[in-house]
Amino acid sequence: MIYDEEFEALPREAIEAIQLKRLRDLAERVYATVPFYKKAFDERGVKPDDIKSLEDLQKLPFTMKQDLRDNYPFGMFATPMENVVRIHASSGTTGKPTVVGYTRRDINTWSELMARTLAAAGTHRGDIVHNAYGYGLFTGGLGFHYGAERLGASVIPVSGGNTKRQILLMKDFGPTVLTCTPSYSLHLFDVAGEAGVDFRSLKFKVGVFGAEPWTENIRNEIENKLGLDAVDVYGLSEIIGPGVSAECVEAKNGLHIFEDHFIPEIIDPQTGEPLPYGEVGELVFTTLTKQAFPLIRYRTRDLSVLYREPCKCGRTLVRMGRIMGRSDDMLIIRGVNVFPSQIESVLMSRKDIAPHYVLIVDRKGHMDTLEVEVEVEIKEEAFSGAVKDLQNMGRDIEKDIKDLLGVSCKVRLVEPKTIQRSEGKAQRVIDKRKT
Ligand code: DLL
Repeated sequence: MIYDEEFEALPREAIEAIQLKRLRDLAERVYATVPFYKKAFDERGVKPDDIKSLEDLQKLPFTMKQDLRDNYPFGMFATPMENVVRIHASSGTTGKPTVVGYTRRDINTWSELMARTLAAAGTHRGDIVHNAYGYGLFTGGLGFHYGAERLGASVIPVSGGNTKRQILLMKDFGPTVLTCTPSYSLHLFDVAGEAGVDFRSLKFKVGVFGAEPWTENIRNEIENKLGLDAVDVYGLSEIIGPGVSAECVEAKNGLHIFEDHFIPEIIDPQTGEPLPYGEVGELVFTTLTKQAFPLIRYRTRDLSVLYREPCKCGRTLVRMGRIMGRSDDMLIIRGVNVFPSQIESVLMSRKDIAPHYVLIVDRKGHMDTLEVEVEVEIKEEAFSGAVKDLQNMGRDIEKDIKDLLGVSCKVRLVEPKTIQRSEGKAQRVIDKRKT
């Protein structure tokens, strides 16, 4: 279902006209109110007035995560604190958190976008949303919460954790929509099984999963195990939180970017040059309507691809492909570029492996080493349990990874449920070379 017919299905010229008007207004605003942007514009010799067409966006400077750190905590806010009604923050792996603010109108915009996201997944008034994204500084919980309420659905603000109790609530309240990270959905499935609850007998029809990388194979795994449609939702705190783009349940084929609020670009992460539609590169977003924390050409480090063919759901918005990795997540192992998602695709193509794994990268002498720790899924009929079989399985996986990536690794098979589960974002790479 399309929540906002007026903006989600506009002809290209109409959406571009809206974007240009909003971009000009944004350039004026940040130049006048954010010292960082005044300086960055002046250094490039560009004035807000130079924006005459959407192509002129390329005259404007990029914003990097480091710029936000340098202006910690509120230096990038474009509005006085008395207009800020909400603060969120995301904790990166290093240093201080990234702090973002919202005016009342920003919260309203975000709620609308989350209502669009949930509607695209097929949620209606009358649905019950089991919202297991974390509530707090993380944008997931409250983002989905406000969206569900805006749509008129009933929301259970269960947040992450206390998994056994969540199963009880699922049985008793009969939620129809599950919102959490993809890894947590699989953990919920396991815990339900242990409690003797058949997940497929619950009332869920759809799950809206995001906040961490996942693959088509994981989608299939989730859909088969949990018995629901699994759709992807993308966003980041800096841009607004979840609700920057969302998949529709009709096509499940790429995420519709809410272009009336965000202009997407794909650039070459090395050179910063824009890339054409269809090419893989780093996603960059400009926020068109945000008041408290507007950003120009924010470099996300997320790798994806943009395409503009209209979708069968009727939306005309540009779509982005599933996130393929991060430009700063890329592991370089003995000189070979390796994305964790590539290894995941090898693991997930097998039936005897559970979707729980950790990559451990280390250095012995001058040599990088890669160890892949993965859970064996013991299915009685297919598995004799003999040590020989396990060794063969490990060797097969090592060979598949070597064939795909050209990198040799050591596979360590571990017992089911020994790899730590996460209630939020799963940590799947441990790079010991950095410590
Ligand atoms: O993760 C916002 C969010 C909440 C999105 C709930 C979806 C659902 P941050 O904590 O700031 O915000 O983390 C943003 O998470 O740059 C991506 O690297 C990653 N990410 C988010 N959604 C996806 C996704 C939230 N669908 C960072 N696929 C982003 C892959 C994702 N990675």
